[in-house]
Amino acid sequence: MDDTVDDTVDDTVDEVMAALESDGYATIPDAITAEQVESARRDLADILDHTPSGRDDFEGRNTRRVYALFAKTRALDVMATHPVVLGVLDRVLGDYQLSAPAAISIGPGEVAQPLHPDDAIYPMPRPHQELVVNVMWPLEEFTEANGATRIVAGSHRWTDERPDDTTPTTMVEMPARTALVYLGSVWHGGGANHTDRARLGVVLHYASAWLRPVENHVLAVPPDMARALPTRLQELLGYNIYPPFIGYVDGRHPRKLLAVNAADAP
Ligand SMILES: O=C(O)CCC(=O)C(=O)O
Repeated sequence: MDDTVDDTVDDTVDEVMAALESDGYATIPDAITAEQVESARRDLADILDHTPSGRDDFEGRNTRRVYALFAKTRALDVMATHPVVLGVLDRVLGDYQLSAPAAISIGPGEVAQPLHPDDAIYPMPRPHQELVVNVMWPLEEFTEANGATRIVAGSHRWTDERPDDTTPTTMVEMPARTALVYLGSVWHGGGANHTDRARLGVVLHYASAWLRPVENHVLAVPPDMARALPTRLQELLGYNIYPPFIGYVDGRHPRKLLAVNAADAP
């Protein structure tokens, strides 16, 4: 990258940081190309054809979610490593890793997702240092009608407050090729889809790199070896979930992965 490009990236990172500080979210227009959007849509279309709808109100009963994205397509690599996104993550989180990437296809008739801050999965009293940053990549125009992400602007500063039916939310309407960055502490949720077409976006959720065990046991003791171990030891090695879902693999309890493979084994 030449110096001019570096300067442009730094300027955009500065703008995003200012908006994150004041509102808890920011948009980056024209962050990727139309071809990159199209390539992601193409790959996800095949996968979504075989993806069931959500299992509860949070996943959305008319919404399909694709997990384990980076095992299924290379079309999203460019989004995961986007220089402006990484510049923002460097400043907000310092060291980080992808935590909960998912493609979200909100189907026609879906109701609004309950508002939530994504970092509430970690049992820490607010305020606390930022632990999570999300980037929503709309793969088509997000509108108020089709379920644009709703954000409670400024709620990253809340401590014990909770939104109710009277809380004003901003529907982040934006064209494809935009990136919507929001802090893990900000209250938000997917919108209701009142149209007859699904709304497709990819949300890449990054978390502080220290939110993990010291040894990477699931690589050191991979599934083929773990399958033979006592259940409690499997759990202690990380083949387990911290409620509601920290530790899932491809959206499922890791125990199911061990069990499914065990059934297939000779
Ligand atoms: O689909 C969206 O716009 C947001 C989804 C979301 O916030 C979530 O699933 O945690």
